[in-house]
Amino acid sequence: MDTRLSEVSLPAGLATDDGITLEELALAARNHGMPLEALRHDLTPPGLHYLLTHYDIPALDPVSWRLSVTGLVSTPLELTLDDLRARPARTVRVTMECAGNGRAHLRPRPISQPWLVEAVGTAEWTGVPLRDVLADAGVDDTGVDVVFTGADHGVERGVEQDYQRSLALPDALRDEVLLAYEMNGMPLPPQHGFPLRLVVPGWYGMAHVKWLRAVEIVDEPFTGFQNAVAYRSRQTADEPGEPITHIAPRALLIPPGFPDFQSRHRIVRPGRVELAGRAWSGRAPLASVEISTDDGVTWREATLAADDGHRWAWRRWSATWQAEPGRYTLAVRATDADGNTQPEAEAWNRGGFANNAVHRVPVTCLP
Ligand SMILES: Nc1nc2c(c(=O)[nH]1)N[C@H]1C(S)=C(S)[C@@H](COP(=O)(O)O)O[C@H]1N2
Ligand SMILES: [Mo]
Repeated sequence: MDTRLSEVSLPAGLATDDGITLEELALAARNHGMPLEALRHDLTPPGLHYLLTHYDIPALDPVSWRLSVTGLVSTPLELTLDDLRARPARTVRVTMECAGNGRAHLRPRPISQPWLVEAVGTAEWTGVPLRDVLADAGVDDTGVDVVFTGADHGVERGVEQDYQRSLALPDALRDEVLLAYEMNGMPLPPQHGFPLRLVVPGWYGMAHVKWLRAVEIVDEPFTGFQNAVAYRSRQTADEPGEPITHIAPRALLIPPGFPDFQSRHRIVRPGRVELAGRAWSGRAPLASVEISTDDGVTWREATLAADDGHRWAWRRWSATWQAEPGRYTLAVRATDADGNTQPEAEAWNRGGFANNAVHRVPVTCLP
């Protein structure tokens, strides 16, 4: 084994001064990210898909479970899993990302699940278009919001609640919004919402309500905790803030070469290195991906894989790099067709949401 490692100095092992709390560690151990090498797969193997659960994972009995559709409808519905499975199905490939992805890079660090950049995954979700079920129920003209309730229950900043999120009716009635009972062709795993979850392609993760048990049409904007308090971008505690909705563009790099165990610093050998990764945006179709090997001083265009029609899923990008001995910081950024791109510096907000600053990967090229 010719490593030449003895000739370079790598970063020392683990830093001890970052002040992360045991509570944050407990959150991070339950709610795992996707190992970035899994960016190689078009579809994330379910065990590698990121996971985020505010409370406990409920154990639901698929036989007694029901989905209720109530509120401002002409025919309230009470659907079994078999009722849903008997309807025409649709499959949509969706890249899902937690709105808190990137949070741990912010200073001061907002205290919550401390994601770096790995809170993402892509799956094929199969289920019934929500609009078909709502058409059967007959939504009244006075309907404004659709409230989705999960079977999980907990307390958040002193407020006891079921996990609930709403969508405005026009957002809920889009073709691609699904009541999904399969992930990658298999029944949903317990941690991803068994037996049924909402899938809202293009939106950050919090909208995709897991363990769905109730859909209710209401005649005014829903003011539940997850809509009115939690997922809003704020600079100060007393402002109402802007709601968090669609996924901002992001490109990630499959970490090249091989890692140091503790620091995860990357090591490559000199010569041609194939760089590749994935990029996505929930706001508009992707337009370009750029790569830098000098920490964002100069950029060049990467090759974006052909558009395969999966509007709501990430796309592969690639570039080659002639690596010479030395220390580098690789960086990658995506831009979408509306001109949304990734900032060089983190944009801070209290909740640590939607931080899509460029992905940077320090690399040592051996002599
Ligand atoms: N019922 C329920 N749905 C939920 C959540 C939850 O805690 N309870 N977490 C949300 C958040 S914040 C995210 S990012 C996604 C994560 O989905 P995943 O765990 O399947 O990746 O689920 C969303 N749906
Ligand atoms: Mo999330």
